[in-house]
Amino acid sequence: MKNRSVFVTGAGGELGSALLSHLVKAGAKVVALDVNEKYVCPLAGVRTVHGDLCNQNLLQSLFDEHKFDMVFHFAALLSSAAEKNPFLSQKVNVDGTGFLLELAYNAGKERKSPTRFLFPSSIAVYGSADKARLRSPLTEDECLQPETLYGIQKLFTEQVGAYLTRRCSGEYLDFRSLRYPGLISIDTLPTGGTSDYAAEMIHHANDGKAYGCFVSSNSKLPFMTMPDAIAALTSLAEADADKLTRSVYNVRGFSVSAAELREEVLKHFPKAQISFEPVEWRDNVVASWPDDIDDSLAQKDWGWSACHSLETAFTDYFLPGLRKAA
Ligand code: AKB
Repeated sequence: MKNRSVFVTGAGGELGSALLSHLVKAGAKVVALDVNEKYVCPLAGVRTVHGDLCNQNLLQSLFDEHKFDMVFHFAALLSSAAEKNPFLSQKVNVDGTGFLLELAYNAGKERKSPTRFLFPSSIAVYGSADKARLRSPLTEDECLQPETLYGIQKLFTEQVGAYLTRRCSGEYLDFRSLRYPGLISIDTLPTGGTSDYAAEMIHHANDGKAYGCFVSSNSKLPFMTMPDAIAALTSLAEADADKLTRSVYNVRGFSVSAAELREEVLKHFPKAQISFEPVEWRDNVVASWPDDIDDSLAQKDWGWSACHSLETAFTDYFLPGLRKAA
C-alpha cells in the first residue's frame, strides 16, 4: 500500500471508517469520499471530499488530480434500502459503480499499470427457487439467482468487473471482490441492510434497550466481525495477482440463527430483552440468502482464515470493545 494513491468511496460508512486507519498506517495517500456533509475523516493526511457517487464531474476531477491506482468502493444502498428505493439504488449501485469502473480502467490504461479495484460483494448474490439448496454452505459458483435487487446489482458488478479485467488481460484493471456475509462492528451500526439485526441485537443489549428482532428466530445467516472483514479485504488487496485463480471470493466467520445469536447475547447480557417481531418482507430477504457459504478457495489461494468464531467474537471483540467504549 505504501505510496499508493487510494480512493475510498462511502468512506464514512462501516467498512470505510474501519479501513481508513489501516490504509494510513500502511503509508497510502488517501482521498475519502462520502455523501454525508457532516462526515470528516479524523485521520491526519486523509483528504475528505463530500459528494455523490453519481456526480461524474467530481469523480473525473478527483481521478485527474490524484491519479488513483487503488480504489475501495464501498458507497452503496444496502439490501433493505434498495428494496425500498429501487431506482435510486440502480443509480448508485449500478450507474455510479459503472462510471467508477470506467475511470479506474482508463486511469490504468493511461498509466500502463492496472488500477486495483476492491469491491465488497455480498451473500445477497445467492438465491435459488429450490430453498433447500440454500441451507448448506455454497461455493462461489452455485445458486446465483438472487431474488433481491441489491443481490442482482452486486452480481452484475462482480461480473462486469471480472469481464473488464479479462478484456484488458489485467493490464489496466485488476478487479477483486469479496462476498461478505453480514458484518458486525462494535464501533458503528449498519444502516439499510437486512443482516443488520445481528449488530442491532448486540448493541441494544449493551445499551440496556429492549430489541424486537425483525426476522424469525430460525433465520440463519453467515456473519463476520469487522476486524475479520478488514483483514480479509486488505489481504486480498495485497495478494500477489499470480496467487488468485478468480476475481470473486467468499469469506465468512461463523453461521448462526437469530435464536442462537439471542442465546449467545443472553449469556453475556442476562438482562437483555430480545423478542422476535418478524417483518415479512425483510424475513423473506434473509430466507432468500444462504445459511452459510464455503470460503475454502480464499483459504487455499491467498491464505485467508477468520480469527473470530461466534464465541470468540463475543469474548475477544464485542465485550472488550463495548466495555472500553462505555
Ligand atoms: C445487507 O444486509 O444488505 C448487507 C449484506 C448482507 O450485504 N449487510
